[in-house]
Amino acid sequence: MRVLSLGECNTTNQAVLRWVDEMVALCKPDEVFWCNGSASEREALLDAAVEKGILIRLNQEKLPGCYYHRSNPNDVARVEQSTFICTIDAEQAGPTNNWMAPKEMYQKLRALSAGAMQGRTLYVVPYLMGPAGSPLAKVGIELTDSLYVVLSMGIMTRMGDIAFEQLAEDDEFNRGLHCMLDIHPERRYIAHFPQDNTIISVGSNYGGNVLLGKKCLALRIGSYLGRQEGWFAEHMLVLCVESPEGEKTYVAAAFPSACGKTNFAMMIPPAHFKGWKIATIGDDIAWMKPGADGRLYAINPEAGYFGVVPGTNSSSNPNAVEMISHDTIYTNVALTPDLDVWWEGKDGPVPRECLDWRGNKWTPASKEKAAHPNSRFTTPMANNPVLADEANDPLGVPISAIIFGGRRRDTMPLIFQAFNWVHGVYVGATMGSEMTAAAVGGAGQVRRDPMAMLPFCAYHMGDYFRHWINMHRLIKHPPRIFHVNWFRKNSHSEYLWPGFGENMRVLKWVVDRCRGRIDAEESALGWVPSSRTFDLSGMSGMTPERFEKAQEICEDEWRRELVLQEELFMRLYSHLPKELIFQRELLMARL
Ligand code: GTP
Ligand code: SPV
Ligand code: MN
Repeated sequence: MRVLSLGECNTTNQAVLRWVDEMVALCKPDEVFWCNGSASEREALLDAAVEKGILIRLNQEKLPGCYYHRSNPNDVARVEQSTFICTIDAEQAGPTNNWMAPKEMYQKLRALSAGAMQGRTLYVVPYLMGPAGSPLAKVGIELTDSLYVVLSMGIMTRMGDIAFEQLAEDDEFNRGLHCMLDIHPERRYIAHFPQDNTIISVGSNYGGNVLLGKKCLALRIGSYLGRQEGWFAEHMLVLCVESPEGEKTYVAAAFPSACGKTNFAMMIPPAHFKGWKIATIGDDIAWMKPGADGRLYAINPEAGYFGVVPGTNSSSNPNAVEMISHDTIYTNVALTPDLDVWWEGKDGPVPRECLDWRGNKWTPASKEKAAHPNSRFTTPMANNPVLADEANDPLGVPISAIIFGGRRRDTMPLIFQAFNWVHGVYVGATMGSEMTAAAVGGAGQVRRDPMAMLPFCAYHMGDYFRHWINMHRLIKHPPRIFHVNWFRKNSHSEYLWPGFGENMRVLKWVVDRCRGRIDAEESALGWVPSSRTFDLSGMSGMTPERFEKAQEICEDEWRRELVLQEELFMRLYSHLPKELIFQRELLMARL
C-alpha cells in the first residue's frame, strides 16, 4: 500500500471530490490539506499553530499537551442575530429564526467567499458525529481556513479517515464551508440550508459559530432531519446514575447555554450517597430515537467538550479540574507569566499579575474580568475521569427521565415532575431562562427558551412542539419528564440551593420516581417531593424551611409567568398544538 504524505487526499468518493473541487475553485486557497485524524498529523498541526501564533504552548510541566488561544475580542460567543435558517419559505423557519431565501443567501455568501482563501490553506476536515457504526451517526465535512477550527474539530468529533470509512461511496454527508474572512461582525453569517444538508459560516472563528459539527449540524440540521425521520436532536446532556447495587438509570437533561449541563453530567455525589456513581455519556447534545424495545435510545454525537471555564474548581466540579489538566485547548482565559492559565473562580491564589483574555496586563485591582465569562476549554471526552463506557456504544442508552431546567432567580421551584407526556412537553415548551454570556447580548434577561432549543431549532417552534407530542406514539415506554431550577435566590440574592454535587439529591428523587419507589405530592405545577421523604440529611446549611422556600409556588410570580408564556404562544399561534393551549388552561385552573 502506498503511504500518503501529510495532507494528501485519502478518499475516492466522487461526491466529496467534486464538492471540494468546487469549493476550492470558489475560495482559491494556495494549498489544500486533507486531514486524516492521525496523532502524528495532530502533532504537526499543533506545531504549525504555535509557529503561526494561533496557539501558545502552555507550561508543559503543569499542563501537558495544553494550548492557549485568544479569539478576536469582537468574536467571543455565538451570535444569534447573524444565524440564519434558509428554508425554502420563511413560514417553515418560523418566527424564532432569522430567515433568508436560500438563493439570496447562497449568492451573498458565494460573493463573500470568492477568493477568500488566497494566500491561505483550505483544510478538509472529515468528521463523524456519533460512535462509528451507529445507525444514528452522521458524516460531515468541514472545509475551513482556520487551523484553530481543525484542531478543535479533532477534539470535538471523531475526525479523519474514520468518517470516510463510514461514508464509503455515499453522497449523503453534511457540506460545511467556513471562511474566517476578516472576523468582522458586519461580515458574519452562520447560514443553514437544511434541505441541502449544507452549512456556510463566515466572518467568525469562535465555538458554536464555526465548529460546524456542533450547534449547526448536530442541533440545527439535526432537528430538521429528526422531524422528518422520527427522532430527536436535543440540547441535552446524557448521564448514567448507578446505584450501589449496580442498577443503572439513564437520564437526559436540557438546560440552556451556560446553565449547568457539563457540571450536572459529571458531578460527584456528596459523601452521604455512598456507592452511588455518575458517569457521563454526553454534556451538550443528544440524538434520541425510539428503539425496537419501545424505549427511547440516546447517543452523544460529540467526542469532546467545549465547556465554560469560569467557576470551574475542585469544589464545584472536581472531575472537570482533572479533565482539563492535560491535552486541552483553553480559549479566552487569562495567561500567567509562567504560562499557566487562570480564571475567576479557579482554585488557589489570584495571580498578582497576568494577561487578561484580550492580552492586556491585569492585576487584582483591575475592574474587568481576567477571563472572559464565556471562556471555554476544548477537551476530549476521553479525559473525563467519569466517562461512561456507553459513550462509545453505537446503540446508545435507554432514557428513563428527561429533565428540563432554566436559570431563574424566582418563580421556578427546585424540582417538580410533569403529570404525563403532553404536560411534560408543555413544561419544556414554556421554559424560561436568564440569558448568559454564551450568546452575544441580553445577559441576565429572562427569555422563553423552549427545551433549551430556541437558538438551535431549525424549523417552526410550533411544529417542533407538535413533533414532541407526536413522538409519544412511537415510544412505548416514554421517559418521565421533570423540571428543575438550581438558580433560585432569596431576598439576599443567595442561592437557595447549593447546587453542583448536591444536585444528586434531586437526581436521586428523579430516579426513584422513574422506578416507582418514592411518593410525591400533587401541586399545581406537577408532582413534588414531600419534605418528609426528600433526602436532605448530611447537608450543611440546608433546613426543611429553606427547602420549602426553594419549592415555593408563589401566586404573584406565577401570574407573571403565565403572561410570559402567553406571549410565546401568541408568537407561535398559527402552528401551536392545541394540546398545549389546553395544558395552559389546566394549569391556570389548578393555580
Ligand atoms: P453550554 O456549554 O453553554 O451549553 O453550558 P452548560 O449548560 O454545559 O453549563 P455549565 O455546566 O458549563 O455551567 C455554566 C455555569 O453555571 C458555570 O459558571 C457553572 O459554575 C454554573 N453552574 C453549573 N451548575 C450549577 C449549579 O448547580 N448551581 C449554581 N449556582 N451554578 C451552577
Ligand atoms: C452553547 O452556547 O450552548 C454552547 C457553546 O454549548 S457554543 O458551542 O459556542 O455554542
Ligand atoms: Mn450548549
